[in-house]
Amino acid sequence: DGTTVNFEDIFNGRCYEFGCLSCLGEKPLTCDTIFSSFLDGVLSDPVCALEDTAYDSFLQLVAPDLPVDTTTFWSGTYEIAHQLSATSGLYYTMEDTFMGYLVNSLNWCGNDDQTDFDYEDCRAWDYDDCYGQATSVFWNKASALMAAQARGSVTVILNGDATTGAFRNSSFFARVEAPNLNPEKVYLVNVLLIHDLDGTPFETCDDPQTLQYLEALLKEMGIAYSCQDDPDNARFLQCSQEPEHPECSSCTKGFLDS
Ligand code: NFD
Repeated sequence: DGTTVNFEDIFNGRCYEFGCLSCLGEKPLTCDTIFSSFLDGVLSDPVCALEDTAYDSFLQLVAPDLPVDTTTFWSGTYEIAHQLSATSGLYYTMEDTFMGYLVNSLNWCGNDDQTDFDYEDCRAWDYDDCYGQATSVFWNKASALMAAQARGSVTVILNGDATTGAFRNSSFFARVEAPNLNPEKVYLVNVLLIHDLDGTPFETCDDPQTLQYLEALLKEMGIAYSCQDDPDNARFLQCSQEPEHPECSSCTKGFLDS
């Protein structure tokens, strides 16, 4: 696949929709300035050879600074993590920040002569010989920034059914986000371990298969660790989509009894 059709229009539309230009500081910023700075990053080096600093100017313009105790990471739980963030106001994910919102779920890369996006064909990020791929470099840097700005307690929403483990060591969360937390600002990482109503649990907080490695990493960093299996706010969301499920009866019963 090539760059998402109408990339610039989508980016600009999202920029206006986010409506956060006034919170970007004193500089008179427009969505055009923000877009140019993003495109400069994409075109700064040959395809597959972007430096990890490629998006620095852009990211400086749109750097996140989330309220204390709200920074939230997810891994293998895209849907429920964003349902939780959309319904609770307690969790801010990457995709709720300006930098993540602008380009989430879009694809992009530069063309060979570094003059514009390539709309025909972008190399996949998991090609061995395309390490400096435009989206990959972006998400690595944005993930590091997201982690570095976190303060207070941090939430991470992980998948307890994933057979590759909830804390998969090739994930962005394990590779980039967890190691970039600042122990001087973050005192706790709380895992919300999600299991599908009809899933087969691979691990639980009490019977971890990979979560012990997260706990050990955090211990080394001097950050506390806690873990909750299927907290009510997540279960209620799952049950709202499948209210007749046997797992959901105690929750419906509660309503009927009262
Ligand atoms: P996942 P995760 N290059 O569910 N984030 O922990 C590129 F370009 O397994 C957000 O890995 O969890 N994409 C977004 C990749 C993207 C690569 C990346 C790669 N080398 C990171 N590897 C986003 N909004 O798109 C995997 N992907 C794709 C941050 C994969 O296809 C968030 O703050 C899947 O669509 C979150 O805390 C997506 O990355 C954590 O990293 C996530 O894979 C989620 O990454």
